[in-house]
Amino acid sequence: MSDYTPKPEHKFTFGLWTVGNIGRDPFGEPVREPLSPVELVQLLAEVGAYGVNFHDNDLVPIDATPPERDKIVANFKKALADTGIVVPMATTNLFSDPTFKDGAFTANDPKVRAYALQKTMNAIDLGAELGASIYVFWGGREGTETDAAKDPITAIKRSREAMNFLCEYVLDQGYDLKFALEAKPNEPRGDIYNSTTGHMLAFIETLDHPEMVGVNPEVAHEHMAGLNFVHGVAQAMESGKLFHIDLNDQAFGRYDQDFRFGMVNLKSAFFLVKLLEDNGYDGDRHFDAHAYRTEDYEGVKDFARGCMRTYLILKEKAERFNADPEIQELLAEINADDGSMEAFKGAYAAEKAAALKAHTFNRAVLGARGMKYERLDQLTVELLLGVR
Ligand code: DIG
Ligand code: MN
Ligand code: MN
Repeated sequence: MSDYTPKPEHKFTFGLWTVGNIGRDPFGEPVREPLSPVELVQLLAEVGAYGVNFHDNDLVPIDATPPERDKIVANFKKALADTGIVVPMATTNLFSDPTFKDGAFTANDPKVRAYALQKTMNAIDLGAELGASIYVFWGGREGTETDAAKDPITAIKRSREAMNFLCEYVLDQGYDLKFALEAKPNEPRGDIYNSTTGHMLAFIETLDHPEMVGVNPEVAHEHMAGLNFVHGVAQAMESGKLFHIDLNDQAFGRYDQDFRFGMVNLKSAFFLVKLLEDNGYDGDRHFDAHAYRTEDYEGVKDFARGCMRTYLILKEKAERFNADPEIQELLAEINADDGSMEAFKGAYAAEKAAALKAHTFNRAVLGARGMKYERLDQLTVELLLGVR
């Protein structure tokens, strides 16, 4: 049994809005009293988190006066100094205020689009002031219920114009800040633009400064779209665009549940942790999740501890998978290469193509081969069940 105590080097982070979630849902009133940002930092320090993230208005209420803002920020900075908790990521709330009911950067009203830019610049300033190096954009209202209201191509152009403007703002201010775009297919809008991580990866390549922009995939959001989250993260990672990640869990075909990490689909969580750890992901392990509405704040701490413990247990399982002689022997057999195809590998060459076109393959032999994936997956399941 290893030590599953979270440590700073694990880079476990939570948003103020996660452990600060007071349990309001579309069908019920809050079940927990709100805690202040300072109290939430103290709670995160108590459970062993490394960092805390926030939307601008999680920390500074939208109608706070400048003196009130300064006092809130000063108290927050003192709580960070007292606890050693850091702020790796910040983001903007462009979805709660009624102003954004038709979106922010994609809203049809140009005053709303301009206000969204102003609010985001101020929020970027706040994030930079508190030390954030990643800035997340989740376009929760950037969507529609009826496509009669907005040309989707116009929406894409408005999104691009806003991102280009804000990248230039960060460069102009000299902030050491990278952007991470977070996708979600729907909720709270009927449909949200740039609905999956894949859409975001394509969108990033159309920007003026694509090198400044990556993605922040969330388990729940890709699951809502019916996708394999591990494959989406692998694509982001392989293209050098995995700048941040929102860990939680989610049953397929449901509303955004934002459950504790590993709470629904342990196997998917295992392969995700294995992917991150095998490939040396050095970003934050951010839990964008919240406790069940049934819980009090002791339950919220159980939730936060559970997220981190499950990650560390699965990290150990991944190490055991990589060291398991039978599993590794099977993988070596499955991936065996007799070298007979060497001449056809790598970059194109006319003679290589000609030789390959002339080569005779025995489809019967190729098709008859048993791949032993049942055995391999059973060994994986038994490792996860703790009998290997
Ligand atoms: C929801 O999944 C979104 C918002 O909570 C926030 O903007 C972002 C940051 O992780 N995730
Ligand atoms: Mn979510
Ligand atoms: Mn998220």
